[in-house]
Amino acid sequence: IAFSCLSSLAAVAQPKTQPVSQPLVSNIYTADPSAHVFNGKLYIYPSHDIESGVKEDDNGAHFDMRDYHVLSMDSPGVDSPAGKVTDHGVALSVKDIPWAGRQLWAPDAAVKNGTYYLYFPLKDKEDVFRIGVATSKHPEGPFTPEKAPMAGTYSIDPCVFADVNGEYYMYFGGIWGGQLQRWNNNHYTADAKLRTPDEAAILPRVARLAADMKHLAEAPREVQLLDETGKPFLEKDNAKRFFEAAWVHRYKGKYYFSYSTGDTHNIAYAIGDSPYGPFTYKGVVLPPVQGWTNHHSIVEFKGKWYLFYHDVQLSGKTHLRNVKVAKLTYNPDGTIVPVSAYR
Ligand code: FUB
Repeated sequence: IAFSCLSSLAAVAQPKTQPVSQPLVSNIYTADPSAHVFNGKLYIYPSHDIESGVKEDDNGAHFDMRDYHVLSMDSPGVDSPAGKVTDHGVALSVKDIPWAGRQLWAPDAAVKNGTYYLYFPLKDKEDVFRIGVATSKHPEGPFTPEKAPMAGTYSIDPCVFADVNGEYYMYFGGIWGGQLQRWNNNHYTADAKLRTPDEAAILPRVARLAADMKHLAEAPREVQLLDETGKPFLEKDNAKRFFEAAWVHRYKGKYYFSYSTGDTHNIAYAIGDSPYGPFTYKGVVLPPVQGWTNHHSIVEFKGKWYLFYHDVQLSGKTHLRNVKVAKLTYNPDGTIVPVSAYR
């Protein structure tokens, strides 16, 4: 009996808790890494987490970030030798943004004609999330913000995707603290409720950018996300429906829309034939990591693909995160091999 007890104990799967990769930097807390290759180098545009003392609530008030730092590296550090990571210091501070209320959340960046654009979500003075833009002649900044948020933008987590034809598209949105549930047909209702389980899931938004990269060229539209049978998700499909953290990349002529499922903590992805979608659900890229949030980017560097993500290895606290990188591979049919963040 004793023997069989022991052997059945041994057979119980132990939780995987040993990280397969280490934080890219440990001098500051960083999260939501948007990675890009500019001038042959990897630049990472993360949130800069701090302990500001603001009390935790369901809207994420404790994610009270006040500036951005840009990181860069000559190689991703998952190969040997590990790449050195440079923290370029403060690239943009909330005190320099004229329309600022509070909370600088997950940013993204793009380059066009030698100018670098930093896109960032921030609550305005009415406590409504908008998306701002700031420019620099250098990928690492410092960035100079526009005087007002981008007209027609709302909610959080901008992702700017540069298509092969020279057009740029901005994806954005996040539910709960990200306020996307307050926006219907691009109109705002302050006291709008989250949807009930049998209602259609709230969808992320996309708009093409104008030639000046500082305006939307069109009204934001919903990004259609479909399940494997071609049906839109319901709110109760929360292991697969969109929550926040949109990212778009292109692989072998297809568009990959990846995102966080939020309260179920997956990074999931869907594939489509156009930057506007529709995108059909294909699976999970990254299962839940330590900490409540899961937020990532996917980038090709020197012919190999990488997943940037975060967890809370350094602090153990959900609002004090650290960015990491892992290799990403595809199956021959173009589906993504899920990344294991722990062993
Ligand atoms: O960093 C603040 C918020 O947490 C981001 O905007 C979300 O995507 C989540 O990672």
